[in-house]
Amino acid sequence: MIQSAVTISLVAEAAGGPFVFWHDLPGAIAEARSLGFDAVEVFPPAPDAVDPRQLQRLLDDQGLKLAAVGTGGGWVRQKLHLCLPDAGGRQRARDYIRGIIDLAGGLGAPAIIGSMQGRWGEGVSREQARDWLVEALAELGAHANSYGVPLLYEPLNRYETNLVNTVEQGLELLRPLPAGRVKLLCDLFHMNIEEVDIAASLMAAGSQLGHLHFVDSNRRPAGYGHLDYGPIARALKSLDYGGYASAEAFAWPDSSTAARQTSDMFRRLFR
Ligand code: LER
Ligand code: MN
Repeated sequence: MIQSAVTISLVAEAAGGPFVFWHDLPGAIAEARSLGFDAVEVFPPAPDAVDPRQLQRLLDDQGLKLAAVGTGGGWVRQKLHLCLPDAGGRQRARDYIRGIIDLAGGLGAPAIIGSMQGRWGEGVSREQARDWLVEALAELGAHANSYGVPLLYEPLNRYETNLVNTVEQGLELLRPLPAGRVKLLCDLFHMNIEEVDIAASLMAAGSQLGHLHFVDSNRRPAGYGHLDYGPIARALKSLDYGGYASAEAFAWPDSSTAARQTSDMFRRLFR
């Protein structure tokens, strides 16, 4: 059965970004619990910025799980990504992601590669960028696998990457990799921009769907935009999707209202 999660950003530089809760890990975890979420998704500024034992204690105290941990802090704070022209920069990007896999994997959760995938250009050809990305996903997916979790790879809309924008392109990118090691993260905000039919694309992802960013067309919480959630919920049910629907949305109009709205919408659609 599908599980609910809500995002918590601890990255000052990401202010105004699509995260429901901000900066206060204990407070956000307690509020997530009181609203009935199953889990939280954490966006840390660096792999060593969160003490895994403290995070596990906070989660245990509230009976919550860790849904996933984002790697985008490496892009937001250090402008790292996996397709940088210089080998040293690419290696630092891999090391950063490896550090997040160690943090998340130790707590039984997957890491997310979204903005850290990067883009081609500035002297790097599309083919070269793609090769570097697949090679990095192979190595990092194997590392995640050593913790018994997949790595999550997220297609982004055209304004954020020129590499992979759709589920179809994502499936094609992952095809050379060992099955199940790297799974797709489908973000309804990006999908609303890029897909012809969101529900059909989720069906196409099928068993390779590893995580869902649950959000509306305008990146506000589900129900505050114009997405039609009926076909999306039906697709997820018919896939028997048992992963997370994680609210990666603006704290609009504020964190508490955004979280409550998401929780209400999740219950209406899935419970
Ligand atoms: C970025 O737009 C996004 O959707 C994040 O989940 C990527 O890390
Ligand atoms: Mn996302």
